[in-house]
Amino acid sequence: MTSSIECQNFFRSLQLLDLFTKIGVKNLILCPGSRSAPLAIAAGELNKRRILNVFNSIDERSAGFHSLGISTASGDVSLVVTTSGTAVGNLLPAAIEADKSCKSIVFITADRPSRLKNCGSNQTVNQEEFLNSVCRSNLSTNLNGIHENNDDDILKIVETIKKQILQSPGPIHLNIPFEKPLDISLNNKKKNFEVFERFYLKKTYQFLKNDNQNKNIQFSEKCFKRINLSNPGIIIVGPYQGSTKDLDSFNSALKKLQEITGWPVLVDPVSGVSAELRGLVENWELILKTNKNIIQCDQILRLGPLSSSNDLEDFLLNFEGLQILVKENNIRKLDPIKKSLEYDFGIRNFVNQLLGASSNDNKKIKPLINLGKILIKEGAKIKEILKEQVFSNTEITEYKLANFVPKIWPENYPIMLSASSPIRDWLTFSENATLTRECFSFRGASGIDGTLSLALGIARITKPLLLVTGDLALIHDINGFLIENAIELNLTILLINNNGGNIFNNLYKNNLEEEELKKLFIMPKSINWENLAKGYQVPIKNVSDLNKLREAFEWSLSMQKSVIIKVDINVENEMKGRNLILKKFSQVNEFTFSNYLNL
Ligand SMILES: Cc1ncc(C[n+]2csc(CCOP(=O)(O)OP(=O)(O)O)c2C)c(N)n1
Repeated sequence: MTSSIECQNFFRSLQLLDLFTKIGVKNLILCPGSRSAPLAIAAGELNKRRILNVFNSIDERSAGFHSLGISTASGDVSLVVTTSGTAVGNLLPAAIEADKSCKSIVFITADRPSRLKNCGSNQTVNQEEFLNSVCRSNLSTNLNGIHENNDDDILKIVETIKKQILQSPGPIHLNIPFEKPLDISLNNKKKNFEVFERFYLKKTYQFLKNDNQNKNIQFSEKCFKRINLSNPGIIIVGPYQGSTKDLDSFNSALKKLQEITGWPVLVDPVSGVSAELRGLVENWELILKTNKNIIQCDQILRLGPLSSSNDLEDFLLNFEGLQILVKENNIRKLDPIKKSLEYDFGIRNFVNQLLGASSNDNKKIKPLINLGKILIKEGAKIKEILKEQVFSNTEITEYKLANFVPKIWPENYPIMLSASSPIRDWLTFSENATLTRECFSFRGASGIDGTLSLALGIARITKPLLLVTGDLALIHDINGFLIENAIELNLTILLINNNGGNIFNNLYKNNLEEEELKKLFIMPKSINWENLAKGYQVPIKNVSDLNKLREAFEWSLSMQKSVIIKVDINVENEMKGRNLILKKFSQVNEFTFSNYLNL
């Protein structure tokens, strides 16, 4: 390496990014800027040689979310590179969600050297602090400029990041001051890459491996003794927070748990639970809504965060028995009910410990307990009523979509649900039909601000993806379409156009005039979706008949690129339909629940 700042900036950037690929990074989202030029040029060299995928995004906020989508779907860490100044501030929303959903991203931000900080120099801000409150680590290379760092410094940074990610997956901020010159001549670039190729590229390193086995588990045996495997209980599984790479072992451990308990299982549409699991209860939220007393047991095993269901929350609040909450990848408190013993080490360790604490008799496979049979039968009755209501006419409503779409979107193709009504409706009406494939939603911080960019990130890894989103969430993040080759990604966007944030209609309708409600909460926008889609060159189709939806999906899948299927919702009919369904349930339940009393 030549010793000029120009060469060192490039060389250290190259070395850093290459080391990231050696700890499993495959994708980098690059945002525009000059201070980050050495990183951009180094990334370009690695991209040309297929060592690292580089995609650009002019909007840093979109870039952050895109990277989060990639990390979530792949289970690998991904990188975002930005310039200095407000660019860094735009990373905060994605960093917040990555923190809450425990997904690893490294935000690499270029900065000015310390001689230019705090003296009024252009585009110089206290950016090293911007992401402090949510990042697992906030690191920096040499404050005078990365050209003053040596091989060991760079290696140490990547080792530290790897260790952090293994211990507690989440966002990390690496701020890199660069001294000028930021560009590099063609000749110097060539010479430096040759040196890099000869001495660094093929070099192997011993990075830490996953140390899951060596976790210092501090959960007293006494807690395990409190679980009585011979008595009835239930298992409730919330959104999955582990790595997609651990999904199989998560499901094997859950299967084992269900087998040794015989307990019924109530799962969230984004729980990651396999559709094959024995004991799955359909329509459990509607069962809870109409009769909470049906669940008679004194122990509950909860997995992951709480699903967004008021009925579930009420039920758990009033439940008097034992509640144990098992968390994947998350050592934070995760129980808003505050009634559970929280276990930090994941379901695999939990089941192993439970088996260790149980007698041999308790390790045998048990038949599904009676409570399970009751709940499954009840869910099946609700299914019949729903079927009748969903197909009573062909008008499209949001609850019909939640019920019907996961059954007609091919069963092994992934789905993402936006963080407003879709995730809630699918919890209530989707009847476990999402469980045959990966289903994503970002409920950590529940923002609607990264919906499209997240979906495009997932679609880069696993496709064809269906995104189900409201109109505000889509327009809020429409810049996602500016991410490099976004239009070419295989993403079907099911746009539920109810003209604003209809979720607020349910919440605030009773005490506000219609106009007030619109101005203060729903905020309808008159968007010409056809023109907007045309502007981004995204094909769009309107569908108004439920029976035409299958055909529309066939069309979108045949396009093999980003397309929008728009359905317009009549908000009043939507409300009427929902109320009718609830009325039907309560009529049926009066009869069926009294029958159970005689069991
Ligand atoms: C960044 C951000 N701002 C505001 C909110 C509050 N919020 C929750 S849902 C919602 C409305 C979403 O509307 P839309 O996407 O059309 O879905 P709908 O409610 O109609 O299902 C808003 C603004 C949020 N979650 N995130």
